[in-house]
Amino acid sequence: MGENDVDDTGSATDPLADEDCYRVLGPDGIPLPDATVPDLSDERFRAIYRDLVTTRRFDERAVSLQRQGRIGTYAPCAGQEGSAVGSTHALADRDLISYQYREHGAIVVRDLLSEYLPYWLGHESGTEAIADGNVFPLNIGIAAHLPHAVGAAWAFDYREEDRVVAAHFGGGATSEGDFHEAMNFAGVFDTPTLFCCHNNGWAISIPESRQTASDTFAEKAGAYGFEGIRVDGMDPLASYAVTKEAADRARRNEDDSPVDAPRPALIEFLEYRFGAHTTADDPTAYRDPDAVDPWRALDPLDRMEAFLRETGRIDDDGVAAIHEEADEIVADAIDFAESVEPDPADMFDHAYADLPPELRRQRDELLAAVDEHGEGAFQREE
Ligand SMILES: Cc1ncc(C[n+]2csc(CCOP(=O)(O)OP(=O)(O)O)c2C)c(N)n1
Repeated sequence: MGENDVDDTGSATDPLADEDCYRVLGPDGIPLPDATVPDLSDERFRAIYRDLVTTRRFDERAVSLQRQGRIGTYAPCAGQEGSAVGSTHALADRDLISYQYREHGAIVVRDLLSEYLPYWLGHESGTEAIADGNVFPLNIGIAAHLPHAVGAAWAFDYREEDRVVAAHFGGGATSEGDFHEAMNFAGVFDTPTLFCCHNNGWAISIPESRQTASDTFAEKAGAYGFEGIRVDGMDPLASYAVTKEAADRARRNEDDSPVDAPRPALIEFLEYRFGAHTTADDPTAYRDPDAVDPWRALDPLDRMEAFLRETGRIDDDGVAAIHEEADEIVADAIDFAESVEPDPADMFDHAYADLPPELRRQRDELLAAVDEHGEGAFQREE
């Protein structure tokens, strides 16, 4: 077993206690003795908590909607909200996010939940709309988005735009060639890219110990000439701090001093997915349910709430108000998504600027058939 593997005994120990990883909050949410708490306004601290709660609420509702047949296969993120929310708060709105499929927290921070949800109902409009909020469409082909993310970062640099790209992926993605090509290019050309590797212990049923013989994912950055950092991804404030520092280093340096040349970075977020890989997966087939318990003790929502309470930034009423707000945000997003009227011709849009002749022929055939038989003939009976 690798040193970060799950503890099969399910003992209630802190699974990251001996890890060489950056932390601000202890498991109980109290800042560690030597930690530097990020210098943020009370409002921003509460916004981080609200986004964590909203992401968890979205996750619960999305799994339930899938079970009711109202959305398609969904990738739950419970346990992993701290890294997605914390890291996105550390970015500027102009910075680009290129995510895999589990970083729903990044979408919540960017306030794009309503626009995003239609994708999970099968409408391409969902991925099109989030581009306006500087989020690349969801990526299913593992690691295939990473060369594109580096290309976008290179373009920002070429155009002298002060923007970085945060590219999210899981540990499994590091076994793909695309990951290595992207890392190499970023290192050689100093593209402003943050490689955000979510080490949740598993790639579906493959444990970390069978994914790599390296001690850590972070150390892979050394082979490409830039820094790899390990951080407790279930600590939203540590995730914030590490991402902020890495983003500042990756940004364009106006005076172009070679000493301070912008550098990419690999951030390994150590965390755990509490639930299934997707709604099509049954984790009890490959992992002991008790192994989740020590990680549940690091729940990012509980730790952030405890931090806010302990530092006098929130009380019972404040917590209740945030939960109410989160419920409303998610309910509104679902209402909006379910009100989207699908147009069958949509499936031909968004991939090509100019439709190739064969696809144009298929589209015309479909539209003619809809014309002849009426839309109802193509709709599923509820
Ligand atoms: C190129 C490619 N190979 C295989 C798959 C099937 N697949 C879907 S998710 C997944 C595991 C990915 O694990 P990881 O990158 O660790 O991310 P996680 O799901 O744990 O967040 C695999 C193998 C795929 N989508 N794309």
